[in-house]
This record gives sequence, structure tokens and C-alpha cells, in this order.
Amino acid sequence: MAYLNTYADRAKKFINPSAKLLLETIERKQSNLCVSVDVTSSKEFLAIIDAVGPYVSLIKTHIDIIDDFEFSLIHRLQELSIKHNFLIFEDRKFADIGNTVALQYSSGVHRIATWAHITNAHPVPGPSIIKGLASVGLPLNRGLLLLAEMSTAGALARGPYTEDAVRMARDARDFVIGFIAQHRMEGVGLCEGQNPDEAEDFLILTPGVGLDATNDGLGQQYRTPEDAILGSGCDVIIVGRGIYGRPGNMDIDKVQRQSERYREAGWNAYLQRLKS
Ligand code: S5P
Repeated sequence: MAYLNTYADRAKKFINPSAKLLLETIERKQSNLCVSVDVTSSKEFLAIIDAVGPYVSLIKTHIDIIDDFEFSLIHRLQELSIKHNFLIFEDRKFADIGNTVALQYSSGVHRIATWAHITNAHPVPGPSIIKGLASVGLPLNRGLLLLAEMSTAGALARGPYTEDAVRMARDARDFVIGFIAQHRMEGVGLCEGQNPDEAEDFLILTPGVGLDATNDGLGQQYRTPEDAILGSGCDVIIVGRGIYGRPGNMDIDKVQRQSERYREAGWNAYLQRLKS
């Protein structure tokens, strides 16, 4: 994987502003860690983000699981994103026709496009889903990830489906900045022997990462940051429960220690990759 350049070099080549900013943030904070904050109370949500903020380049949300959601929560989230210098990724997994996803992205209670630098979509409806989301997101400098693979046992997103996702992304490189996937797909991004100035680049963000468990009993499968970054050529590790355990009675010092532990593991794997 030595052909994968540094995050800083890759930042210069992306045209999408959110991709550029994410790569610059990763380099500056020496963190390829994204924490997935899957809790239902806004108090706990903000407490986790404030604790892990110094160690992450990206915070991933499922904003629709917050029980006591009010739009002021988004303002608190944005304050924390400035305080700790991270980007925001709403894991909405859009999956409908272009017209519907454009409305889901721009409107409703959450108005995702107004605050999330990055969101994601299933490629299942075909290229029109990208067109619909881009009509809202591109004018706001947002970026989109396509779910090319999933981390769950028995996932249907594989083989030709994954290849088609890559084709769809290549046709919309101003808006599609990369993939949610388990590995860097063959030929995706800079390939050995290619001129770096001419090569395409895509980010690979990967969930299903854990240092202490191999599954969650509900289909989720975990591998280590080293497997993901060094072994599979992914760029960003997405970690949820590995960092905060079971929501409810959290030890916030432990959450902080765990996020530093994952940050270090992810960054060391990247440094090793640069040398390999
Ligand atoms: O294939 C996937 C795609 C995603 S975005 N597998 C996943 O687990 N995710 C998300 O990553 C999932 O929705 C959850 O928010 C997070 C993983 O959380 P963890 O607690 O299992 O680390």
C-alpha cells in the first residue's frame, strides 16, 4: 500500500471542499479516528463528543435516535466542532429516489444538509440518488459517501454491487468523496505505477472496528485498526461502542482514554502503511 500518499498530499488533490478539510484535519490532529456517537440522550451525546473531541477528526451521528432532539442540539454540536476542530458526518444512509432524498436531506426536523459536512447513501436506487442529493449538497460544499460494502455478517453489498458503486462514484467525483467499505477496492484510488497528478482518489471510511470484541451478537463484526488501515487500505476507522461501551452509566475518563487508545492505534497503522 506504499502507493497511498500521506493524508496531507492527498488533501491537495481533492476538489470537494469537505474531503479536503477532512484530510487536512486528519493530518493536523494526527487522527484518522471517527467516533460514532450512537446514544439517545442529548446530554450523553454532548458529553461523549466533548470527551473524545481532542482525539478525532470526524464525529458520526445518527441524529434521528435522539429522544429529546431540539434544533439547539445542532448548535451545541457545531460549537464543539469548532472547539475541538472536527467535521460532522450524519450517517443517514439515504436509499430512495432522487426527489425524495433531496427533501429528506434538506428538510424535516433535522435539516441535515445545513450542518453535516458529510452524509452517506446506499447506491441501490442507481445514479439518481447522487443527483438528488448533489442538488442540495453541492451548493453547500458537502460531500457524499456511498455504502459499497457493509460490516455485518451476510451483507448483500459485495461483488458486482460493490463494483457498480465504484462506477457510480467515478461519474460524480465532485460530490462523491469516497465509500463506506471494508477494504480499498481493486483499482480504487491511486494505483501502483500511476502518475499521482492524474490519479483519482477516494476516501475509504470503515466501520466494524474494535480492539476488545470480535462481534456484538447482532451481526456486527469487528476487526482491529491495524487490519483496517494497514491490511485493508482504509483511511478512517469508525468506532462506536468500542469507545463508550454501553450507553447509560458512562465513565467519561474511560471514554477519553479509549478514544486516545484508538487514535494511537489508527495513526500507528497509518505510519506503518507509509513505510510498507
Ligand atoms: O456497514 C456498516 C456501515 C455503517 S455506517 N456498518 C456499521 O456499523 N455502520 C455504522 O457504524 C453503524 O450504524 C454504527 O453507527 C457504527 C458502528 O458502531 P459500533 O458501536 O459497532 O462500533
